[in-house]
Amino acid sequence: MVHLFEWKWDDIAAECERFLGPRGFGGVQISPPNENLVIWSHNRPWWERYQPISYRLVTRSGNEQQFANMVRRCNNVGVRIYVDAIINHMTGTWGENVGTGGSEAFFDRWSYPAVAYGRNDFNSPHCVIQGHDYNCCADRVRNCELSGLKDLNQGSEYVRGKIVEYMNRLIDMGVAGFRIDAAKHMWPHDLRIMYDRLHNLNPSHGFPNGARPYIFQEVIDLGGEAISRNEYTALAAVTEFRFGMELSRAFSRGNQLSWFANWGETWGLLSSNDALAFIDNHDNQRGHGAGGQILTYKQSKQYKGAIAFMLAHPYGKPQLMSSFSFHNTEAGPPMDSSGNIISPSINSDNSCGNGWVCEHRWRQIYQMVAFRNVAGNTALNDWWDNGSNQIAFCRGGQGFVAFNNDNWDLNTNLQTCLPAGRYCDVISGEKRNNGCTGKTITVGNDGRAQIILRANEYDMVLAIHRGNESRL
Ligand code: AAO
Repeated sequence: MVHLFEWKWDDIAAECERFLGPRGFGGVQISPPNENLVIWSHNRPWWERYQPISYRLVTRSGNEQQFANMVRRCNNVGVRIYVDAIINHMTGTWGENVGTGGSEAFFDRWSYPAVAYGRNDFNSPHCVIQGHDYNCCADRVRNCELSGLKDLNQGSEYVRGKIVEYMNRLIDMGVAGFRIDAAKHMWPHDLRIMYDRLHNLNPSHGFPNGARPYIFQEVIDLGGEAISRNEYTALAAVTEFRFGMELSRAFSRGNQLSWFANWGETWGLLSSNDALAFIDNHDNQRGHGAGGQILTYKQSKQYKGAIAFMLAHPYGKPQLMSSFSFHNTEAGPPMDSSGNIISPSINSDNSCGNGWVCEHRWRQIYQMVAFRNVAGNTALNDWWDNGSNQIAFCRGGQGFVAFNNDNWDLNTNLQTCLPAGRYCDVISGEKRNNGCTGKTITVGNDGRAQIILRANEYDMVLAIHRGNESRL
């Protein structure tokens, strides 16, 4: 799955057809589709979309008709849509009070007529989460406001009804699941009641009868807080923030890659089935949320290394981040002077322009998506390391990957677990006209090959897999 952060629905539909479907991506996490507060006082920051004003489907990404069209077109090419659901709260307090669809909010009366919500639908007495509450007080984290955002009371049957109605409308339109924003700030028993009332996925969009939505809950748990991610795993999957933190540290040389021989639950990660795995997300790539030393597109060599490891390793359900370029951490997506989002342009080498980074269109990344699909459900085997930052492993007899994050060359004969033949490395190039534009790796009858990754190479990864043999 790739998070197409702040993309417009029409552009996502086109991307599903021209790139994501053909390249084997399973899904897209979209930005919140419901109406949000327009915040010109901060020049339309990206975070205005986390300030709901109603559940009408009208945002800078598009209107309801464009949304429905996107879902249909993506489902037609096997790419599923996952909605970022902002159900913990409504927009907070700003001088401005008009939404992307023209709806209004009246903060002094806690009034959101377009839903409609009023004072009784929010937690009371009014309070705001303080930093130390995370360590001591689960009830305050759940009943007080996150950053001054009006805190809905999901204990109310009326509120649950409005939220479930919104989510079921999306399911009926063909979405496959949800990211539950700020799940930590809601009581697990209230979430369970709402999840249980969700419709089955819509069979007319190609889902099997009885299929349930895939839900992943945003719970930041780096350890030591009053609320644990384990309170949420019985309900649905959970975002595993430790995953990106540890891999970012290691690929920044703060830890040795050889230690990743037992990567997974042994490291204190969630069990693989419960985990949404990722390196960076839209928050921590700009110092919000879990913050920390997270690799992003800005450290491209290390970042591509960490992403390749994520995609090559069987742990978790991997999610890619697809960003717009930014310097100012508040800045919204590329837009014109009226605040309309500017579409990404597509260059001849597959990369994007117009201010969009499109990590998912980097060759080293999208070809590892193909690697993961070929590796399928195979386990990890034939781990090799040099006791430092050179590692390699196989995925069954399907794929082989090697990394060199040391400052000296890797030049070793290694077991690839692949049938004898000549394979195109998917990192340094691609297969074209039966030859390779990058490295060609020759695997012998014993499955071994000479693997060379120089310390000063453009990338630190080499990956080969079945189905990508060169004939020349
Ligand atoms: C904006 C303005 C605010 C204004 C507010 C209301 O920035 O100044 O008061 O509007 O008008 C996003 C932005 C916010 C923005 C908001 C609404 O990030 O800046 O506020 O839209 O426009 C917590 C939550 C987590 C949340 C994260 C940002 O638990 O759910 O904060 N993420 C989601 C979204 C995010 C969005 C919202 C929620 C709201 O992904 O984009 O906000 O819809 C600890 C806790 C975490 C907590 C952080 C907050 O983390 O564990 O749960 O995240 O604190 O700082 C170490 C620790 C780590 C700790 C961290 C930070 O790393 O190990 O645990 O330090 O202390």
